Amino acid sequence: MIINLSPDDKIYLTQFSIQIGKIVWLPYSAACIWAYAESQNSVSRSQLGGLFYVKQNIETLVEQIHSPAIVGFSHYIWNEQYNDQLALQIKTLYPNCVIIYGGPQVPDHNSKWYADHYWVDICVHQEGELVFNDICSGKRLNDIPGISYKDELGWHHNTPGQRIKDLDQLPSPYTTGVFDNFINKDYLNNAIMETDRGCPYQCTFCDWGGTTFSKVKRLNLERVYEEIEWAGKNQIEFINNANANFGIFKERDNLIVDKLIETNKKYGYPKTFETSWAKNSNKTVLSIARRLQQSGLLRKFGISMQSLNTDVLKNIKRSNMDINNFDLVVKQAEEYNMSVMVELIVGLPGETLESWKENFCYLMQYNNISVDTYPCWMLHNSELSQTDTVEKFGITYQQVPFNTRMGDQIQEQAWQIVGTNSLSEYDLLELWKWTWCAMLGHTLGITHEIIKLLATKQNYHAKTFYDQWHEFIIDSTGILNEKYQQWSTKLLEYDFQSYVLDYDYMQDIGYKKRQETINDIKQFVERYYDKNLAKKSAENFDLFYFHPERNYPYTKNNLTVDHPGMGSIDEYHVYVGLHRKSKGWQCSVLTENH
Ligand code: B12
Ligand code: SF4
Repeated sequence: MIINLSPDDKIYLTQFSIQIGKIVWLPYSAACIWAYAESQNSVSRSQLGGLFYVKQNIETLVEQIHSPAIVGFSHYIWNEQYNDQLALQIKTLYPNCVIIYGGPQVPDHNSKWYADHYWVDICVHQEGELVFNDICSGKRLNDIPGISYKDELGWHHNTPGQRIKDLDQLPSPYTTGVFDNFINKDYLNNAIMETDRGCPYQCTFCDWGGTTFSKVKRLNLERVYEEIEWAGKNQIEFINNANANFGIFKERDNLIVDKLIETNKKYGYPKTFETSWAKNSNKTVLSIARRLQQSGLLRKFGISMQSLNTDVLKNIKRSNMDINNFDLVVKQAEEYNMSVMVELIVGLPGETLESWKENFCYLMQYNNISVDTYPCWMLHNSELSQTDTVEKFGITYQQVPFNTRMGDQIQEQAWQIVGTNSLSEYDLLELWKWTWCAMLGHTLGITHEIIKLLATKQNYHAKTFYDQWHEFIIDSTGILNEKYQQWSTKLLEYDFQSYVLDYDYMQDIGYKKRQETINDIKQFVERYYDKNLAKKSAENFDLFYFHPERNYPYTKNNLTVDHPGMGSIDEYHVYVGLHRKSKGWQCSVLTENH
């Protein structure tokens, strides 16, 4: 079986993005496969009928597709349901159109999935450039490794493809102009770039289409420079680097940072460069991050730990940096006045309620760490989702609404861990509630001033403190309890994602009902510590916690408080959340007036 394309045939590609307000990501992966096929003359630019990336009403989108020969879908956890509905409609309207799915959310093996997706003709596993080119150039489908395809006999799964040996042969979709006619100017377009591809680690929860546990291959440095230049010229504010371990190539990654800084100076863009940093972070990696930070290009320096528990790390085959090294890096970051955002995943096999709290509190001892937590998704091709792993660790999981806050017209769904043999479902829910309280205190900064005062009296122990804080929020009758109760209803639907990642309640806690928060803080300190400290904690909270109606620098009682870099605020809660994460929980700057 072959795909026979004529020069008039139209091909459409889609890579529907996550949308945060007006922010979307350009369809980099879809454009990469196009750029390569074009460079091999298997397709020509006039054949590219559309490159869609902003989700819109499905009927409206279908109207923009005319007699397609091929429609390719980039399949991710955040666009799976949307793609399925759109692809089905296209197939119904144009039965001869070849529907191709690629991307990490395409399962390698899952007979039920293949049977259910009867509208799909070809699935591409792992890297897509060479394979898509083979398909478009009319190669026999049974001779193309790394694909599954369907004919009248049913689905055929070919042998797995090899990693692309030489990335130099891949042209950049940016500089070859693939986006030129397709950028949607109604949106704030983030760009995705890669400077290398591959990851030497093999974390079992991860699904990066066969490029994990593999050699890290570098993209041509000239290509990287040209892409950064393109981003500057095209006023791209935000670059998401797709590398798994930026900073591992000391010299080269420093050169890339040079280029970013130079381009930002020249054009004022890109303004932010976000990346995953090398897992084995060290002073070199930090120094690279610092250079970006000093140039204003770094929003946050993150260390993805996922867990600190050695049993868990063994179970998920993850090797984090040594804890002593971690300590050195965090302390060095503090000297540089940098905050560190540590990411943890909830519900990994081997975690218990107690081990979670202990490790969370361990991290909270550092002044410049803010902790961010994520639910554990069961991704199709990850090792964690395979039957033997599920059985080994007694994993229970459930399909839940995904991205509920993003107002998608078609509700996305994802599979999520709700229990393991070390963490019952009951404990998991308790863990989330405790974490909500701890994050409200620490990551969002409500307890910052209390802790500062307690620490001066050597009366602070993180675990005791946050257990008390949790108990108080459950028991009290003020605003904190009200928001806690209200937010906990999300747990009934297992919507862990928006439970911890949405902060709408901060609008009331930090701003509209601030006085009630102040009362709660006072009561809390009175109940567990002492009266004098209670009054002072409440006063300090009010003085230091950002208030959108105050003009900063703000002076009271001979103290001046500033919140530099606050900029304009559309939504207080989004802003406070982001700011706390990027600058750590000490976002206020205090000067004593003499
Ligand atoms: C940029 C990015 C994001 C961006 C969003 C981008 C967007 N478009 O909307 C942000 C930072 C917001 C993000 C968030 C999340 N992400 Co993310 N993200 C990435 C990242 C780093 C880069 C993707 C990329 O461009 N890669 C480079 C290209 C070249 O690789 P590729 O996309 O796989 O494409 C190749 C092949 O798959 C194939 N291919 C792809 N599409 C097509 C189409 C066709 C037709 C063909 C033939 C081939 C083909 O060919 C391509 C070229 O070789 C990847 C990790 C990675 N490096 O891939 C994770 C990744 C995609 N994210 C992942 C996850 C899990 C998430 C989160 C759920 C994480 C979380 N903790 O909550 C969130 C989702 C949040 C939400 N609310 O929805 C997973 C995806 C799992 C899945 N099965 O979908 C990945 C793979 C990370 C991982 N290690 O597991 N993410
Ligand atoms: S989670 Fe990150 S470090 Fe682990 S295998 Fe995936 S990309 Fe590599």
